[in-house]
Amino acid sequence: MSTTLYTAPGAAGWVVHWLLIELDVPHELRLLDFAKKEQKSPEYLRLNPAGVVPTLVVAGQPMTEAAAIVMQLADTHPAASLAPALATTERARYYQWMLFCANTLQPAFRAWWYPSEPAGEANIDAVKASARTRIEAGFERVDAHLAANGPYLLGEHISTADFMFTMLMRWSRGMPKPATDWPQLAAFVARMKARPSFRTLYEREGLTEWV
Ligand SMILES: N[C@@H](CCC(=O)N[C@@H](CS)C(=O)NCC(=O)O)C(=O)O
Repeated sequence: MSTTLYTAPGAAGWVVHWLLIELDVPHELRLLDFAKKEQKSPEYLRLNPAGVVPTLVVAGQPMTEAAAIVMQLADTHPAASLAPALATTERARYYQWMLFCANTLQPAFRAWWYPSEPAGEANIDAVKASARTRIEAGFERVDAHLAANGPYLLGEHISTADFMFTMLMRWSRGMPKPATDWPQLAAFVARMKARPSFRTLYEREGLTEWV
C-alpha cells in the first residue's frame, strides 16, 4: 500500500511524519516549498483544497487535517498502542487532549504565525497578543495537568496526543514565553525528544532548531 506525505519542514505535517517514522510505515516524503507557494499549486489543491500541509495519501486516498491523520495512523497500527481502546474512559480523555491540541491550541498558533488572516494587517498586534494569551493559558493548563496526572497526557501511557502536543510546544520556541519555560512541559519534552524517531525526523526534514 503506497503512502505519501506532503508537508514542509517543521510545519503541521511534522507530527504525521514523526508518527510514520515511529510506526515504521514505509512512505514517500514530499517536502513542499512554501516560498514557491507549492501548497497552492493546482495539482496540490486537488489533494488538499485548503492549500495547507499536511496531506497523507494512502493507497490513492488523500487525507487532510494533521490531528485526524495521526488518530487514523494510531488506529491502523494498533500494535504500537498509541491510542486507547474505543468506548473507554481513556479513549474519551484521548479525544479530549487531541481536540484540545487541534481545536484550541493549533488555531491560536495559526493566528500567531499568520496574524493578518483574522482581521487584516491593521490588527496584527491585537491578534498576536490574543494568540499569545491563549497559547500561554494552554501551556499553563497542560503543565498543571502533567504535574497531577503525568508523565504523559493520558498518564502512564504515551499516545499520539503527546506527539501532537510536542509539535505545538516546538512552535512556541521563538515566542516571548516558550513552552519549555514551564517545568513540567520541559521535563515532558525531554522525554519525547529522547525517542530515536525524533532524531530521524530532524534529519529527514533538515531541521536544526530546538534539538
Ligand atoms: N488544520 C490544518 C492546518 C494546517 C496548516 O495551517 N498548515 C500550515 C503550516 S503549519 C500551512 O500549510 N501553511 C501554508 C499556508 O497557509 O499557505 C491541519 O492541522 O492540517
